Amino acid sequence: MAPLHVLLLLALSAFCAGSALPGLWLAAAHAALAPSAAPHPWFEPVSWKPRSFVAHSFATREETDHIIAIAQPQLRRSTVVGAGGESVVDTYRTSYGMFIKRHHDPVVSRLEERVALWTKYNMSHQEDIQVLRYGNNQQYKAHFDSLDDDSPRTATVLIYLSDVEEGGETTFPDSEWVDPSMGEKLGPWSPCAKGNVAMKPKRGDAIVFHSVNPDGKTHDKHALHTACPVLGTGVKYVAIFWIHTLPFRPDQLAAPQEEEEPLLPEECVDADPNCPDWAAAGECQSNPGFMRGGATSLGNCRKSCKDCRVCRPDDDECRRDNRVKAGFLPINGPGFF
Ligand SMILES: O=C(O)CCC(=O)C(=O)O
Repeated sequence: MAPLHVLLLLALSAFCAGSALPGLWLAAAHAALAPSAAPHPWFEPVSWKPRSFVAHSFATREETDHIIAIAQPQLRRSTVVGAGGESVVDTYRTSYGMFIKRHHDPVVSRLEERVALWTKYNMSHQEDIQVLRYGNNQQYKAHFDSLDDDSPRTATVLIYLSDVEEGGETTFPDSEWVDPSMGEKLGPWSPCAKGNVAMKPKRGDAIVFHSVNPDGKTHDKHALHTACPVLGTGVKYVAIFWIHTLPFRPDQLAAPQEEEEPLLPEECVDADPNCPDWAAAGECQSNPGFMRGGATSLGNCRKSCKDCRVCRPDDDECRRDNRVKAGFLPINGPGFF
């Protein structure tokens, strides 16, 4: 006996063959053959200032849970670009985040492909995916995504990975709804989002907004946006796809590196057997970025630099302290999911 989806497909092909409904046939075949694809995505424009659209039911529950599961162990205080161009921790942005490498696994690739189909930008224009987690009162104040260079971030796609009861909206402080009644339909809004085009985090939904004008060069001032503070006990997870006008670091795609198992901040280890000698030679002080780590990297010699404690496997408190000391989210904390 053939599996149910094959029988369904055969029946559909007999029904649609020769009919004037190739679109229906394709959609039905897609639904039958790809049960894990998003169930019934539907799309609507929300604003022309900035150009922004929502895709309801863009990702499935399996996909959103999968992304959260990859992200959780690596979540670390988010950074902003400092005065000297370096990444720094700042109260302007208080979420925790991490990056998932492009094409990390088949689920990630499927989402990348869906984003490419929706935005009409080839997958090669996407950066690694940034996953962010916002707990109570965490936010990212108003900012632009398009950085000034030869290949700006022209579009941003946000896939919401969790539902948030109150707050946490992505909002555009200088914006206009396509139709003012949309604001009433999609509300109520937290004080931060009220009066502006905004989107509530709803698991599986996605928005896209464009930061560059249709001339392909000038920046759209309406693309200024804010991640409003999450209120109450909710937790917001979001996956961000930044899309450039030109392929992003094409050399990385042409010669993909074997992904290394990331170091876990709760483990107090040296990544190099030379660490004890380097530490004895004063490298923890003279070469802190490599030895002890920085805002975006875990040090290679944390054990020898005495930046962590070697924990017994059952000592959760010790492991948690190591995470916090290195700027990571304490995954056993209350309210974590
Ligand atoms: O979390 C959001 O809603 C938006 C995040 C964002 O704008 C960013 O990280 O650049």
